[in-house]
Amino acid sequence: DEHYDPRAVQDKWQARWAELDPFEADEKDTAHERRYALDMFPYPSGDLHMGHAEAFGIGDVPARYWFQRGYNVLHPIGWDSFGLPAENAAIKRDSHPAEWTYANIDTQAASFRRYAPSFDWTRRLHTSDPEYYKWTQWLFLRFYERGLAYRKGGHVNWCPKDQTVLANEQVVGGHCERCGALVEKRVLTQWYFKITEYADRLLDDMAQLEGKWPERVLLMQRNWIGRSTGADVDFVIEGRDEPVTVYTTRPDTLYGATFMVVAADAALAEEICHPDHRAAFEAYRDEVSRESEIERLSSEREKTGVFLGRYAVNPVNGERLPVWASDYVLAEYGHGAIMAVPAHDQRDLDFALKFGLPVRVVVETGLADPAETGVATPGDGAIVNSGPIDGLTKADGISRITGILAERGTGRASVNFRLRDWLVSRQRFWGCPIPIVHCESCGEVPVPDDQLPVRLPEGLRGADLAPKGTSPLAAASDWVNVECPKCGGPATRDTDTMDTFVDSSWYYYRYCSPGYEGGPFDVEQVRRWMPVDQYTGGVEHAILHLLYSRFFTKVLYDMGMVDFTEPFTRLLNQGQVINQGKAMSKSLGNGVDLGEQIADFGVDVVRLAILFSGPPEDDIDWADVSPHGMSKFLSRVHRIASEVTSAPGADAATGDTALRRATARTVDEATTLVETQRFNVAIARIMELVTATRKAIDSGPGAADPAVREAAETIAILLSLFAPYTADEAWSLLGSTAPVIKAGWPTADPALLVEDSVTCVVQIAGKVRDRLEVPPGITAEALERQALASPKIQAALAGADVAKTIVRPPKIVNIVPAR
Ligand code: ANZ
Ligand code: ZN
Repeated sequence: DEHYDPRAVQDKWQARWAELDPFEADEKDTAHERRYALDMFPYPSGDLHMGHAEAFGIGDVPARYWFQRGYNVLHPIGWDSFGLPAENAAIKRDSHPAEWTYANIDTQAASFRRYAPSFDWTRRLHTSDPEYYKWTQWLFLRFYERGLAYRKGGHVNWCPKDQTVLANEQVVGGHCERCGALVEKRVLTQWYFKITEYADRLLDDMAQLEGKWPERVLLMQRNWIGRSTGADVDFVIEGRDEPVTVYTTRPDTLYGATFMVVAADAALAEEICHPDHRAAFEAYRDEVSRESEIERLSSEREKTGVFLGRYAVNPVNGERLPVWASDYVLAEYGHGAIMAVPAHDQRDLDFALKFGLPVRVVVETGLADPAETGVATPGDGAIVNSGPIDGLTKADGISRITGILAERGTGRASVNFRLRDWLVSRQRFWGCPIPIVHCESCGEVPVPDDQLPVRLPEGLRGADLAPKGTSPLAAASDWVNVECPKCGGPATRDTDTMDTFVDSSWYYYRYCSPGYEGGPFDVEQVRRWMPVDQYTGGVEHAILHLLYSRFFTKVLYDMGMVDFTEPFTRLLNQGQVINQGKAMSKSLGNGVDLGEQIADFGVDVVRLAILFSGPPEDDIDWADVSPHGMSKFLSRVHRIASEVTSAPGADAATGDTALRRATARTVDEATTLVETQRFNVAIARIMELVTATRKAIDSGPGAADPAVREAAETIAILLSLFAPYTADEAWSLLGSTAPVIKAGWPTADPALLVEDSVTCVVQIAGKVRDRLEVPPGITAEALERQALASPKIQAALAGADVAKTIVRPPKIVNIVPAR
């Protein structure tokens, strides 16, 4: 039967694959090359949607390619299954977060089975399973022992809607990354991971990723870590014993400092404030504490501040600088205090002009006086008004003044990072409990390894989980009150749970040995499978998840558990699926439902439409996609396979040479295109081969020619990366009983790749007048003769004399007529 029904084909092969499990990684096999293809694991919020279809469709291509090449491939799947939405659903429905979570996981798993990425289902994991989070806790304790997990009080980001703290990475433009609420600042004691200790390595190791990760992701990470080099300068404060240190990237402008500014919310501001100015200062500070981060950082806003009634002494010239407090200086960066150089720093200039403070130019940039124009001049130039460094450039001035300060002991070169430690505790229920006990006499006591996992308390559900600013776990008194593991005295469990980004920082290690009970992973298995060869996922994780995973990997390296320092060798960020030029949303009514698309067209059409629409990094506008076109193409493939009449194993060498050349070229190009992730172009090449094969059947050597079989088999194999159901059906129509994934990857006979003619362009005075088919090895003389003999050229010259010919064999001849 020639009729192609994509959904029937799909049902048939889905059942076969479930039986065969052709995608299991083989732990014991050491004979074949190994590859690890990883997709960012899903969060179980409802069923799969178009975004999943795109991400997992793209991630499946390299995995299937490696399977097809006969490699031993690890391509696992699991769920990032702790998190707030489950908890919010449980509160709304008066149920337990686990119910919603695991029901959604089942739904997604069934949809994945149908969508059919080449997953190894035997390695499936869920981060909310006690067997998994036991090891998240184990890792927390190892971090704790190394001083990399610690508790401290201080200003933290607080989401008033979710009623929990957030990491800096989870605050986007001043708003909660999850719910969009305006983030507030609170002073709380929280758990942190000391990622700042790894700042240098997180930056420097990026050299390994250059050219393999998208440049924009590397840039975002670099900016987030934000290494800046400059100097610390100590200023004596009149009437105070201790000096105040400021961090500056421009010590060359030290002579241009005209005042000092301390962060209004830093302890330092309160400490140095003169008693006469206290009332004004406190009023101002209270105002600042109500501001959001977004307001504080806005450069458009008018500057605010108060004088603290103190003077700092400039260490290089003894000048007295008034000390102010303001919100534009951040408490948590550098030393929370700055020397203000209004002539050369815009923020300082705005402040100076607002409060009538002096402006002194110390770098001659050739631009107008900042005091007049209100525009600071931050650029390079000759240093002036600066004693011993007059006449120097910026770079020389920086090193000279840093040297002078160091000699006198009033300053030193310094490096600062924008990166802050990672706040990992959350006041929510559905997360991994922090395995620490607080004892009245012993303080913080780690839960011993043999008592892990610390399971979530039972009995809490629905309204018990409602956010109240403290962790819901605190209400489970039976669970909270325990004996101190150290002294046996009364103690209480830590009631916070971990940021779910902790769970996802190591899941790809667990996949290498999912049932392992001797640790988070079997070191031997990880040595064999990792690092990940190809990681596919959304660019929204460009900072958070990827930075944290890189950090975890470096800690594991220091612990001697892994022998590499970067977890993901290659990274691909797929684009988004949009519709009618806009992100899909309920309010716009432009949503596209994956289930409906699959019901209408079948999985292969959806996959192919996604992969053919453009480069994988680009957004896909579903309005521009043609499922009908894809469907037609697949039925052409199906028809070719059903029409081949030569027997399996027929000697292709006896077949039609032109078609054989087309097949060889397609194999050769598709291989390179898949390896360089130009999947859409690879599909276009397959389409061309389908057209050539159709022609060979209809108006060429016919369906019995062995070259036609060779082409049809090649099409089935290449197509298996993009439309696996149709590929397998075509493959079986061609007479095979094994699935196409076992068919190997074709190689192109080099003899068939040699072109027997190339096209030569013949121009007259730069204008193309003719095209000639010539042998690739043609000589300049022969080519010139042939070009001049061409009837079209003769006609175009119309008898004019030839002044000169420029011949570049075999592709170009340019004829210059005499005038
Ligand atoms: C004097 C100066 C003169 C500065 C000049 C800049 C230009 P990055 O590159 O981000 O490290 N600064 C230092 N600590 C600060 C804080 N806690 N809050 C706000 N600003 C702070 O920027 C370093 C520069 O930002 C420092 O160099 C300091 O201003 C300011 F022509 O010092 B500079
Ligand atoms: Zn104790």
